[in-house]
Amino acid sequence: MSDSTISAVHARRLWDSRGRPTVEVEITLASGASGRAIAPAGASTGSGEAVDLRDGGISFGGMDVTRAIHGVNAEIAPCLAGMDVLDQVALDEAMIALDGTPERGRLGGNAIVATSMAALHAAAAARGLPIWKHIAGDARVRMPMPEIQIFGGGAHAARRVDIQDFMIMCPAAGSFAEALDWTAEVYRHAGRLMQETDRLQGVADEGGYWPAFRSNEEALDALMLSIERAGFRPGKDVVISLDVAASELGRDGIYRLALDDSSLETDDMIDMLGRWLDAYPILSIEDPLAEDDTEGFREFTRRYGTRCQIIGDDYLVTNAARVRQAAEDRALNAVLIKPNQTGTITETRAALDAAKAAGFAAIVSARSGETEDTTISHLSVGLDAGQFKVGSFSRSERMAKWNECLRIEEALGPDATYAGWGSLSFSGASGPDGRAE
Ligand code: 2PG
Ligand code: MG
Repeated sequence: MSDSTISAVHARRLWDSRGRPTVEVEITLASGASGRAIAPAGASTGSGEAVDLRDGGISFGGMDVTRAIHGVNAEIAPCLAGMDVLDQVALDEAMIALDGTPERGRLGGNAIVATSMAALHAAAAARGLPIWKHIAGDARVRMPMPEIQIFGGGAHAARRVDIQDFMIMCPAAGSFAEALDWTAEVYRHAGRLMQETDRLQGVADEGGYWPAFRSNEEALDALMLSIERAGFRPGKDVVISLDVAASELGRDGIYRLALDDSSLETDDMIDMLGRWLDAYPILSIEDPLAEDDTEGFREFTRRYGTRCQIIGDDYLVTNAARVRQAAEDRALNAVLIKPNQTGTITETRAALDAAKAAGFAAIVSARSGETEDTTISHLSVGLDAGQFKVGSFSRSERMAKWNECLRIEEALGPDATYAGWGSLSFSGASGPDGRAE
């Protein structure tokens, strides 16, 4: 038995940032080294995601995870015991086979992803390496450009505004640390603006200000003003990124915007977003159309794919085959990477590799339900994704991820490079001296 042989796998119930139960898995090795990780949970989920196994019933609103935990302790633990933790692919394949369903519905995506991530931690511990370095090996890495929410919305703010995430990116910053410095100023000015206009009502699920706006455009105007008041040039220093999360707004080509009291067909939705692209320095849009609207995605990309990053989240659910299909369809130009959408680290890597092979940008992303777990910070650097999305600039489950990246950037020292403009894949993305055209 080698030092990196798995001797024990144990799951326990913890609580996430929404006060809901979640799964933590701890893996111990023959050497005594160990690693642990906690499953996150989404609120606006794609229908093709790995199943988040919940108990149902009445306690905790049906969100308890005792079945998922039992599956780890009774089935996954004996299956993985005796295997080498350094062989992540073999571990992940063993869990996929043990579950036996395409959507991970029997053992649960939450049980499997926590175990897969815990194995990553334990493997890094066995090698005496930081996790990002264990993942990267000898490959070149860059510090990702953070995409940070200023106003929440959609399913994360009781649908107070339709759009889910009003975010900023700082492509012209000189480092990851500087991007956070700039974001801190924009976030602070946004808070002051909300206070001045009597709209400060706390924060939404991911820490962005609660969106007490009369229209979606008003949120965009407030974002522009916050960037300017913080002393930055919108479109040059700081740019806007939106997650429309349009699967929450409709299906079959009909979108319902509650705030504007309107129903839009796909073409009207594309026109509306196009007007926003003309009026504001929006350089990234996630899920502009619903997950069932491939023709809409294709048309949106045909019209705007050279001037804007177009990200698939619910549309691709971190699935390598779907990424390849989207490349064939020319349906977008960027991929959101969420380990719990697909279930294992191995499949997460496969989706990212497929994105890179297609020439797409990649954004490692947290979920709206999170914890102190920082595995995704290490993935964003170790896999050289180029971009990283965690929610806002408050609440410790968000800050833990940003802060972990600061530690990694410091550890990289003079070797650290910031992905910035270079992380945007569309052909119009320009260098640090000018905005993308
Ligand atoms: C998203 C995520 C994170 P959720 O839509 O990108 O913002 O939300 O985790 O609720 O799916
Ligand atoms: Mg999304």
